[in-house]
Amino acid sequence: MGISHSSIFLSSTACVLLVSGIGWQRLCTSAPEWIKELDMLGQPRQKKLEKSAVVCGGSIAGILVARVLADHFDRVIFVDPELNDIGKPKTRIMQYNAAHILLSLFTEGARRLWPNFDIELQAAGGRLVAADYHLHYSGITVPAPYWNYPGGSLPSTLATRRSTAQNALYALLMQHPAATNITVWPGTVRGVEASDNDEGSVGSVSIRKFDGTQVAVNDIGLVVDCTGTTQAGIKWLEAAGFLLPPNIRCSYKPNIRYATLCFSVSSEIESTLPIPHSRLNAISPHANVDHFDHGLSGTVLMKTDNNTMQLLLYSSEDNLPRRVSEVIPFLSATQGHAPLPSWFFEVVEILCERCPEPSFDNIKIPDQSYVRYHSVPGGTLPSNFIAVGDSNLQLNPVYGQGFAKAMLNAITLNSLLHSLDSGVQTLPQDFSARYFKTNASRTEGLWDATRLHDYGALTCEPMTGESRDTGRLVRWFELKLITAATKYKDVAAALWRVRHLIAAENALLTPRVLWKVLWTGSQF
Ligand SMILES: Cc1cc2nc3c(=O)[nH]c(=O)nc-3n(C[C@H](O)[C@H](O)[C@H](O)COP(=O)(O)OP(=O)(O)OC[C@H]3O[C@@H](n4cnc5c(N)ncnc54)[C@H](O)[C@@H]3O)c2cc1C
Ligand SMILES: *[C@@H]1O[C@H](CO)[C@@H](O)[C@H](O)[C@H]1NC(C)=O
Ligand SMILES: *[C@@H]1O[C@H](CO)[C@@H](O)[C@H](O)[C@H]1NC(C)=O
Ligand SMILES: CC(=O)N[C@H]1CO[C@H](CO)[C@@H](O)[C@@H]1O
Repeated sequence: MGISHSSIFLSSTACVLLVSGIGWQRLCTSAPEWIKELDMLGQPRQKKLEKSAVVCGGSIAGILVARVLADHFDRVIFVDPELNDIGKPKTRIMQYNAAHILLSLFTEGARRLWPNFDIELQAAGGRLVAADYHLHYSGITVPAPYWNYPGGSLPSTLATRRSTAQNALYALLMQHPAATNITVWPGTVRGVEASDNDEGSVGSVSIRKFDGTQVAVNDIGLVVDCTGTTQAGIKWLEAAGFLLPPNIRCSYKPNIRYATLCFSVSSEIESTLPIPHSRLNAISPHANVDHFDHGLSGTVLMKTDNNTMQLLLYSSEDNLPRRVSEVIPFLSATQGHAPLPSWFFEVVEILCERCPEPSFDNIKIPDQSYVRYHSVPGGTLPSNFIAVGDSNLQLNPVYGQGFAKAMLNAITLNSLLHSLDSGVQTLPQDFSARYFKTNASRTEGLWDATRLHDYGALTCEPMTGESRDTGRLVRWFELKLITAATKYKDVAAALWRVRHLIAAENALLTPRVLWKVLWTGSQF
């Protein structure tokens, strides 16, 4: 939702230096590198690397990485304890039943990796809809830029339950021709060892297979940590003798609870829901983010795959509904600059009264954490180890960036591999450092923006060395930015593109956008 302090500062300095107007405007509006690199995503290299790539973790990040690496390595070994029985609901992913919003960059990337993505996801019951979740900040509409697209049709994204998306993505991975060289090993990665002849790289990976046998993979080309919240890579590297700085992992506590109610809605009941027609073909017909003065809380309604609808509620307090009778009272207590619309209450009332008892999935969101591999002194990290997805950076999920961020990591990885000489057989010494540095420059803004926004709430506990005062300037700018987006089309369009990760943050710093933001007083 916001933008980062350091990057505003750096980018505005850079932009101001280029005050020659046009240069500034062009610099800040050209497509980011990762969008240009989408064209290379899904393209196999001519001559593959002969060694094995090991993907540790088989959830979203793992699936994307296995698909990318199959384009570059002769052999991909794909390890996760829960790949044993694909049909079974996952138990190691806390958020498996939590409502997920999938941003545009995720869908754009998935279409490159799997040209049949749309067809297969629709066959699984998913909906391809306008990438608009009808965002309201404290009750006030922040519009999506339909006017910027031919025929007023916004780029589309996927609306579905996470479980449906994850199973369908796994099926797509296994159906892809490149999958012939992916070996699925249900099991757990236990650790890594430095190579005998090159201590700057990982030489073997040990795995405990599902049947209890231990195996070591010894011809390691690349190891990718995709273990999510576990962030197991830190432990593996330390145990193998790679010296990581003590403060490599930083974290803060947002102290948020997250509830997902999932309703089965028959088409008969659906036809009676008073949802405005114009809001149906979208991820969400209504989403509201409360002002951080009221804590970190919000409400999103989603029509998901097959006949399901999900109501997502989050709050800094332990006050989320656990039964149907508590839902309307919870929603009625929402505070803001404008109330939730009355049709929204009617819709939720109908869902609660006429549908079968919904499922409730109430969880406490864990600490948000960032393993700053990019800050490790040169030469310390093994050249053939990287981390993708939450194993590297775990953002506050209420901003819906997790899948898109894993895609951004996958794009970076693919581009770096394509940039290597065609005959290369071993990754260069600085491969890992280059991956983490490129990546940090692309994702650090997400960490700053979400974290500094969260510090606005009384209940948030900042990371070591920071206080709730940290980022005050960013929050001041953010509230002016949101206000300007409610008034000016070009500001709304830039904010929407940055939110969906299809523009870099400096899209908010073009002369035209920046002066409107600075000129507009905050409504909030
Ligand atoms: C409540 C909540 C709501 C969210 N909402 C959204 C949203 O709206 N939109 C969005 O894009 N994102 C959302 N996210 C974030 C998103 O769920 C994560 O970013 C995403 O799941 C990260 O994927 P991952 O593959 O990195 O990790 P995970 O999905 O956590 O998967 C890690 C995998 O690693 C495996 N593993 C662990 N240790 C080992 C080992 N030693 N060996 C082998 N395998 C191992 C586990 O079994 C698991 O399969 C939400 C998160 C939460 C908590
Ligand atoms: C959703 O519907 C599709 C197609 O009708 C079906 O194949 C699929 O199994 C359903 N998925 C779930 C999770 O119910
Ligand atoms: C799989 O690997 C073999 C070499 O081990 C290679 O010849 C073949 O082209 C690969 N197949 C695919 C689909 O990449
Ligand atoms: C060291 C390195 O690879 N840096 C890259 C970081 O990302 C930017 C933008 O994507 C690149 O321009 C740098 O080369």
